[in-house]
Amino acid sequence: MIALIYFFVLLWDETREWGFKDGIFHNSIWLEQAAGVYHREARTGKYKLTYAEAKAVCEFEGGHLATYQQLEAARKIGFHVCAAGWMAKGRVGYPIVKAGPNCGFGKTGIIDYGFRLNRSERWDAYCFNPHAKECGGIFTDPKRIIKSPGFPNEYEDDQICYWHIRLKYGQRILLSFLDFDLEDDTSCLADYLEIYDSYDDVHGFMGRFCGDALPEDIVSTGNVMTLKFLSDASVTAGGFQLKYVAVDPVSKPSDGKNSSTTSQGSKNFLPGKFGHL
Ligand SMILES: [Ca+2]
Repeated sequence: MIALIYFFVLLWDETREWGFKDGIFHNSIWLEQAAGVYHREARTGKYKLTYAEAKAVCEFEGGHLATYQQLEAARKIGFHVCAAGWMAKGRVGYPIVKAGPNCGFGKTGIIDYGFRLNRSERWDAYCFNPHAKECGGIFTDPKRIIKSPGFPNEYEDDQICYWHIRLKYGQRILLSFLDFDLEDDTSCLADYLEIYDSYDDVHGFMGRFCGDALPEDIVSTGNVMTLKFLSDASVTAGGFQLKYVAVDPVSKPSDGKNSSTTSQGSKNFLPGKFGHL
């Protein structure tokens, strides 16, 4: 009986924190934006940042390392990341909303590794960016327009936005760019739009784009996709506007091009501008 009550409480807690809507399971990565907190790893991969580097990454993006309290505030509204990162003052930890055997030792809360004596240890980073505008979100509609913050006006400095597109199981996502103008630099390190073929901005990297060339269409391999827009501390541009549409698994012959060439189609645009370097 007690186990049953415990199960019910867990279930209630989970649906409250995470939730199903339209048959699609949501986590709450967009809420990190609402709380101003987000997770960053090095471009070279997981657990590659020293304390000084983690601090520099957050400052480059217009913020600073999140405090334990800021991370906990974000966690309380659903911010869940299974990766330890530096916080302010050399503390390391990660926020767990949903208890699981593979992450957080089955606990919820901030999994706290404490203040590290060795600042050369390598972890990820938790940044807090008070300047970022509300942007991004989780979209489950079969089609939608996505715009940079303020579009058609220029975007501002120090912005970071995440859009997660989550369609019905079996559907894929076709992205088409309508307008595109971001600060141009050879490796797109200043301002960029990144596309990921996954739930997060760690896996399934498909391309990083900047400058004013209109990227080609992009098709996901599954029913989820993540877009990340970041602007640094100087020089803005016109921004971007793109649309996505759901591609149904069983398409009419006229739609066959979109639904049957995904993996090959992916290879055509996979490198993005970044990959040409
Ligand atoms: Ca810029």
